[in-house]
Amino acid sequence: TTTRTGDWPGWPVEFAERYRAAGHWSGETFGGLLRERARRFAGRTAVVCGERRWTYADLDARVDRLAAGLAGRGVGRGDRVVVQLPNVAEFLQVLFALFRLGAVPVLALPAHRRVEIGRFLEQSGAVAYVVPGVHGGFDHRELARELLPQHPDLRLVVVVGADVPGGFGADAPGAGGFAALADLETDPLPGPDPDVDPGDLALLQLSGGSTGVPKLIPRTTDDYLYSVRAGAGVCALDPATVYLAVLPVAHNFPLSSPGVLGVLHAGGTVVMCPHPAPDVALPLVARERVTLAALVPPLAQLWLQAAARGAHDLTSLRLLQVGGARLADEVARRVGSVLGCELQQVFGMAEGMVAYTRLDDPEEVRTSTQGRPVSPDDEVRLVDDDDVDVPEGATGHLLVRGPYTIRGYYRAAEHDRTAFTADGYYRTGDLVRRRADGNLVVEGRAKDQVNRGGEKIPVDEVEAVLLAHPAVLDVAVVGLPDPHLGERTCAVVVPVAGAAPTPAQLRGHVRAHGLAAYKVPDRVEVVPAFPHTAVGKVSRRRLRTLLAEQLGEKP
Ligand code: J2J
Repeated sequence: TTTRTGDWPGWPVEFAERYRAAGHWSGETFGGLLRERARRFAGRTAVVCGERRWTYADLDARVDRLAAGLAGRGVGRGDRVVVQLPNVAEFLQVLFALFRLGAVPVLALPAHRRVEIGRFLEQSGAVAYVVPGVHGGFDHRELARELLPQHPDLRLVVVVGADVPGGFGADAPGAGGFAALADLETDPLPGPDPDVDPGDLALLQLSGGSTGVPKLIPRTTDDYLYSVRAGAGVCALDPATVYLAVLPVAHNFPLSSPGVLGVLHAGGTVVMCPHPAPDVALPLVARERVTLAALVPPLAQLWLQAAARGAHDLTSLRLLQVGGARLADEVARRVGSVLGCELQQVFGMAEGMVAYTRLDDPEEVRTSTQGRPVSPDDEVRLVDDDDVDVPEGATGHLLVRGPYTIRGYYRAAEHDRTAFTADGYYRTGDLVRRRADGNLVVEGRAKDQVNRGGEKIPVDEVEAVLLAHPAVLDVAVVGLPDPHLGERTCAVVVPVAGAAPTPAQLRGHVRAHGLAAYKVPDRVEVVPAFPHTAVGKVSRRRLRTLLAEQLGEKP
């Protein structure tokens, strides 16, 4: 008796009832939310993108026109659509058009390449793929053309903000239809909005991945909207909020904690930042009188350096959120004085639970903890290796359960058996301590992942690609400390007898394989053999720790 469908496990019925009774699951939908805000805030600016400004009424009307066009192409309720867009206004248009249809966006990041996108298409059975034309020097249409014939469910490629030249037309070799977003927009049919069940899937988020192939994360309208609404409350968002979307908006943090969705919920303004570098972002803060931004720690450091030079007017900035990776206390303490705004630490995960420091917390809490869960019904356990609760104040594995934390991944029942406890807690893989005041401090990680300045690298995935190289006998990818990124990746490679692969060749191999560039190892070490104690006796995780310890010493 859960809300489970064939593809993903929902919450046990008694939990669902409790979350509804508490008002967390409100039954509101994202499509309905935008419709209501468009009535209330019709002429206010919803989104700024370069020189373009869309009011709430504009956004709402564009969403309707796109939804109608997509419906005309056969995209409907329950259909999955891989969306890979950078920070442009059309991201919101596409997202809400899919929400309104009850279709399910799969939120790829702009950096993803053939391997990742191919996997999202495969895992989700998507019928459509939305891409920019050329972005960051990469032609996403070419990638789409390559993937189309390999994925029989994929029928439609929507190209945003660029022409669809003849070669990409519906009758191009390889089948499937390309359409420019602007050509899809059509007048909506009159009548009420289609019924969307708030208990159904709203979107599929991406997991950072650790063991095995990274999984898709099934988020329902009820649970995701609750997370957004609760976050908007904790951040005191209101119609005067001007949010600079710096991180890729598809990521859970800038999307929902409270992110662009929280800002639209509050009737505020989203300013799309085309590039995270301070020389792009800081002039936008000044021009648009930005009040709120969310950054990962390396970007926060860059902003501090740039702001210290004093070239930009940052007086509008009220709050800077930092999360995605551990922020050093020393950096945290400088935010207030250098940027002239408050700091909020955010510790969250696309699987659900999000912790925030609160705006009225003492300074010491805001600079040296990662806050506490946003919901009174978030359940947190800290356990040892045997799932026994650790003493209060000790560091343990963080397990979480609650009204917006998934009970299992999408189409991954086998993997769920180890990723969740029998009673439904998600095993985050994070090592966390809870202080007497209830605030969490992230002390480390026990999952097979490197956190490269907030970008999550599943080491298994990179190792598998390197193992496919003919000169590689064995490989372990480890995280090494890095003053800027927190961690960077190093691939430690044992070559096959007689082979002498160079680091450049091996890095080139990973790149050519079609993985996102941030997964290419920062450093490659070719060694004759792995540490003796490691061979055959200890786990891969122990091997990685050993290698990281050895290499961490060297410059
Ligand atoms: C240390 N580690 C952190 C923090 C995340 C809000 C904010 C972040 C994410 C996110 C998110 C951390 N200090 N402040 O989805 O809604 C590491 C932990 C965690 C993993 C989740 C959100 N904030 N982390 O980063 O799904 O290891 O989500 O389990 O990308 O990032 O990664 P991800």
